Amino acid sequence: AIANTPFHAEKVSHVEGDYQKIYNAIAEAIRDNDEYDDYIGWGPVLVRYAWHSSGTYAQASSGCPHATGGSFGGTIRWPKELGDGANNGLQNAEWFMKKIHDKFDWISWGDLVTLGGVTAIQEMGGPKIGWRAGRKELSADNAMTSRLPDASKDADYVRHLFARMGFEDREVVSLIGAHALGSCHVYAPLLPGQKKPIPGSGYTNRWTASPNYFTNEFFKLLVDDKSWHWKEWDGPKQWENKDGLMMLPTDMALVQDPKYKKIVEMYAKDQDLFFKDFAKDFQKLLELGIEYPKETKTFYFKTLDEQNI
Ligand code: ZEM
Repeated sequence: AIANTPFHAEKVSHVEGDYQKIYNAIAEAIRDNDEYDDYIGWGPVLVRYAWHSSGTYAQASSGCPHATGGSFGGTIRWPKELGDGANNGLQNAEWFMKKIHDKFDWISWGDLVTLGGVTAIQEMGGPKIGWRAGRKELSADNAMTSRLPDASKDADYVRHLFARMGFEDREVVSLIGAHALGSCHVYAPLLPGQKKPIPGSGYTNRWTASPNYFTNEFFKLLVDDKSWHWKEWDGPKQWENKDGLMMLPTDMALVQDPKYKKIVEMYAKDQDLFFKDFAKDFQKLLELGIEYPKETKTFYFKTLDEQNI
């Protein structure tokens, strides 16, 4: 039998309130360190960290009888996986999360990294994301490299790569809508006390004018902005508009491909629909490869605002 959920989550003894405490610790650390990355803050890099921990997933195929990768084992913390070129800059997210783990050492790294992504999306004004606990540590032997997308490619490549994870067009487009957040870095932002910068992706600039607020702006810019042109610089090929915002080649592929474009237009017109789809698709991403015991509860955490914290 094909096993696309090779990882069995454990039955957790902690209750929702215990995880809400960790949510709050992450959310407060984001709020109280708002100067990071030119005042974009820590939210976007935590979303990327959760996505890269999950996006190594590969379904079972003819060559491989069971699925591999994904967030389950928290393997992104192993040097082999964190050192994958695609993860450049995520050393900062790990540094941030280690301090949270020091306070709550009972949570598995896979649960912590994915909870970080959920917290960041919600605190930046995004939708509520359902989240389930029970990931367990896997050894460094399970570290995965060379599975994350290359931004220089086209729509066919993107479709094929996300099919490996079991995502169809509409899910791919909604997930990449996370590029409303954050920015690209030639060098990762310096940490406190750090002197020598470490490399980022090599791309530069933000996608939107509100990089720490979750919106459907990414789609609106793809549809409405008529000023996109190739950026003139010595770095990797990327798009630029009149306001200095950016798009990766794989982002622009979403309006070059007619099937993707229809979905981009739909999300550009309807932010509620985007939020609804993204919440579902991001939870699916964070749970790729995991089978949960039947009784596992899905948690929906309160934002700091909702708790008046
Ligand atoms: Zn990203 N992403 N991504 N992405 N991403 C970057 C940054 C961020 C691709 C990609 O190459 C890059 C998804 C899909 C894809 C975020 C979330 C999600 C950067 C810049 C690159 C180059 C990194 C840097 O220099 O710091 C490609 C090719 C993708 C698919 C085709 C999906 C799916 C995401 C979440 C659901 C986020 C939030 C960032 C911003 C990080 C930051 O530090 O600001």
